[in-house]
Amino acid sequence: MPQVSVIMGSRSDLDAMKEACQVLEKFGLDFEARVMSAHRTPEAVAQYVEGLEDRGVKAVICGAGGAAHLAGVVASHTILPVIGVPMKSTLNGLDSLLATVQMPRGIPVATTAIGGSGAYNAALLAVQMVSLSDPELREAFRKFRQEQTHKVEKAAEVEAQEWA
Ligand code: RP5
Repeated sequence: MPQVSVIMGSRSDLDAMKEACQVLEKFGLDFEARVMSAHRTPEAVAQYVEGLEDRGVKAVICGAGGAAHLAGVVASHTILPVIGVPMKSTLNGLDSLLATVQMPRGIPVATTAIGGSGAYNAALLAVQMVSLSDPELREAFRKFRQEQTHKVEKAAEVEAQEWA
């Protein structure tokens, strides 16, 4: 049973969105990834998203570019938390960012940075959400953060030695 759903507006989003899938895999979360579009397959989006809560999904990640309505439309069909990832586009992702982040009052979308880094962070946020009711996952996330800090500290040490 998936804990997280990853939806992208086009196959062309996969290069960036696979960063989200890799993070979810690393933390051992069950997830499913789907390509469906707010504009090209609106009915499929509604039908799929309306079934997610009953299937045990806890968070939804949506990547889309251009006039990126996917995350907002998904959020309108569920009360699950939705994380939007703006994809790079002909306008360098600024259009996607504004379309995703500027949700009108009442239907929130938690929006991350543009592209692969945003997809990576979206998955981390999803892990944090799921970990609220999963102490083991919470500890794994805590360890990840400590290791990340340690890596940066180590890199800083190397730089200092190089200046000597
Ligand atoms: C959006 O349009 C997709 O999310 C994608 O980022 C963008 C371009 O899609 P394709 O024309 O490459 O299918 O709906």
